[in-house]
Amino acid sequence: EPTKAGKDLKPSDSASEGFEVVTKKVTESELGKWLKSSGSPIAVATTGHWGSGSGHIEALAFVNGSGESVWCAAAEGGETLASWLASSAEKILHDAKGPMLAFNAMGTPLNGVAFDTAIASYLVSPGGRNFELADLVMRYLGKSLDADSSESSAQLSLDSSLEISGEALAKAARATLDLSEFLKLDLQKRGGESLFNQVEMPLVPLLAEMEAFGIAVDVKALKKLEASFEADAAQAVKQAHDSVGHEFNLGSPKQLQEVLFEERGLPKTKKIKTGYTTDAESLLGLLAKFPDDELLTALLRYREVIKLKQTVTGLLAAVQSDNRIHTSFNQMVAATGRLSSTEPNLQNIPIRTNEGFAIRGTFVVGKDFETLLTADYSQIELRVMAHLSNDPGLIAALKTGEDLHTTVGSQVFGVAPEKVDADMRRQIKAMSYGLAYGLSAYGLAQQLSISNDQAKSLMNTYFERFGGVRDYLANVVVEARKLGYTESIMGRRRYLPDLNSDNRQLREMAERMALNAPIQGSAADLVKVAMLQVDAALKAAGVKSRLLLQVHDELVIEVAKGELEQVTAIVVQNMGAVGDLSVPMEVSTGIGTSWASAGH
Ligand code: DCT
Ligand code: MG
Repeated sequence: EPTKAGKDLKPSDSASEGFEVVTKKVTESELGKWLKSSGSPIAVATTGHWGSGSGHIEALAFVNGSGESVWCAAAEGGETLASWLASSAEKILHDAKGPMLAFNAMGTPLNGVAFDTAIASYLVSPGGRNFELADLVMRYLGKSLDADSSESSAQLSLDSSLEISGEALAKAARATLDLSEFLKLDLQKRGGESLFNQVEMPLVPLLAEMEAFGIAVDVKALKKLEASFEADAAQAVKQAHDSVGHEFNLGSPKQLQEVLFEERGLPKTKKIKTGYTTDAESLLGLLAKFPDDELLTALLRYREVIKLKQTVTGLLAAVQSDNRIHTSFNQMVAATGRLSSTEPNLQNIPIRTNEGFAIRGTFVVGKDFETLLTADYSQIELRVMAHLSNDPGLIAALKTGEDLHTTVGSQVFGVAPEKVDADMRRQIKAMSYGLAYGLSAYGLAQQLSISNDQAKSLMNTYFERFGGVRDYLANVVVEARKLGYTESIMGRRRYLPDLNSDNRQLREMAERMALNAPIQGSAADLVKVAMLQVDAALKAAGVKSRLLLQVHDELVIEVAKGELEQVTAIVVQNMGAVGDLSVPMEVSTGIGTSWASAGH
C-alpha cells in the first residue's frame, strides 16, 4: 500500500539533531521493486555536476513516505530508473533545475518534480540569500546535515567511499522530504500555494529546457567586438594621459585623486577613508559642472568601455562547443520575483546604447532555424500600477492606445496632447516610472536636473490628476506596515520588517520597497505566466520553434523555417492574454537573424 507523505513519517531522532537514515545500495531490479512498493511522493537527492545547459549525475538516493531509503549509481539504474525518472510519479527534490539539466543531457529526462524545496523556501523568504539544503534544514527544522553532505551534494566523491556517499545522499533526501513537509504547510499559511504550483514549479523544467537550448553566437563577431572595446579603452587611456600631460594608472584611485584634485584642481568630492571618492556618481557630478573637461570625459569613457569589454569577455568565455551560450536562469536571486541570469548575466547587456546593440548583434539565429523573434511588453510596470490603483484616468489613458506618456503629460500640464513637447514627455515619463519605483521627490529632482520644489510641484500636479495612484501608493505602505509584507497580483509576498524600524534610513528604504514590490512582483508574475503559456501553446501546436531567453520584459524565440506567421500569432495572443488586468497588455514583436535586428 503506497504511503502518503507525512502520515507515517517517523519523527527523526531529535536527540542527535541530525538525520538518521538506513539506506542500502540496490541493483536495477531491487530498485524497481522498491519504487513500486513505495508509491509516491519520493524524495530524491543526487550527486553529480551541472551547468551551462548540461551535466551528469553519478548517484541517486531515494527516500519514501515511510522514511525508508535505497540508493544506486546512476549508471546502474538502467531502464527501470530511466522510466521512473521520466514518469509523472511525484518526486521531491531540492533545487531540481540542475539535476534536470544533467538528466536531460544523459538522455534520461526527469519529470514529475512536484515539490522543489529550494523554490518553496524562496517563496517563503524571497529576500533570503542562501537556499542551500543544509542551511534550510538548520533554519527551519533545527537539524544539521553531516558536514560531508552539506558540502552541496555535487561535491561528493564516489571513488573510494561509495557507501559513505550513499548514506550522505540518503540523508540529503530525507532532509529534503522533511523540509518539504514543513514548507508545504508554511506556503499554505502564507497563501503561496497557487503561485508555487501554477507558476514557479512549472517554470523549473521550462528554464532547464531553455538553458539546454542556449542561443547561437557569432563568435568571430564577438571577438572583433572585444578587440574594438579594447582599442576604445586604449584610446581613452591615451586621451586621459594627453590631457594630463603624463602617464598615470586610470585604475588607481590614489593616482586618480592626485590627478583630478591636485594637478587639475577640480573641486573635491565626498570625503572617504582614503581621500576623496572617485566613484562614477561623483565623476558624473563633476562632469555636469565641467562638461568640457577632457580628463573627466576620457575617464568616464574608459570606465564604460572597460565594463563593456568585460561583458564581452564574459560572453566569449560562456560559449560552449556547440557555439551557443547556455545561460543559467536563476529563480531564487531577485527578491522582487524577477528572473536573473548568470554565466552570462544577460541583464548586464545595455539596453539602449549603440554598444549594447552591437553586443546583441552577435547573438544570432541557429543554423537550422529561420529567424529570431523577440516579443516584449510595453510599460508593464505602469499597466500594473494602473490595475492595482484602479485609477480611472490612468486606466483610460492606457485604453486609448495613444502614446501613454503624451496622454498623461497632456493631463498633468493641462494642454492638448500635441502641445506636449519632448521635454514635457520626458519629465512625465520619469515621474510615472519614478512612482512605480518608489522614487522620492528628491530622486526625481536629481533625475530631471530640476529643483526639489519643482519636483514636488510636478508630483503634486500629477497626483491631482491621478488621485487613485496617490491613494493606492499611500495605502500600500500603511497596509504593508500593518501586515509586515506586500503582495503581488498573484500573491507573491515581500516581507519588509524594516517598515517598523526606528532607523529612519532603513525605514524609508523599506517604504520605497513597499511601493515598488507589488508592481515589480506583479510584472514578474505576468512575465512568468506568459513564458509558461507561450511555451505550452508552442508545444500544443507541434511547432519546432522554441523559447530561448527571458530578459527584462522580453522573450526571445527561435523560429523554425516556415513557422513565423503561426508562431508570431501564438506569442502575441498568449502574451496579450496574460493576467486579465483592467488595462490591455501591449506586446510588440520584432524579427531578425540577430537579437539586435530582431529588436524593435
Ligand atoms: N525606465 C525608468 N525610468 C525612466 C525611463 C525608463 O525606470 N525615466 C524603465 C522602465 C521602462 C523601461 O525602462 C523601458 O524604457 P522606455 O522604452 O524608455 O519606456 P517606455 O514607457 O516604453 O517609453 P517610450 O514610449 O519612450 O519608449
Ligand atoms: Mg519603449
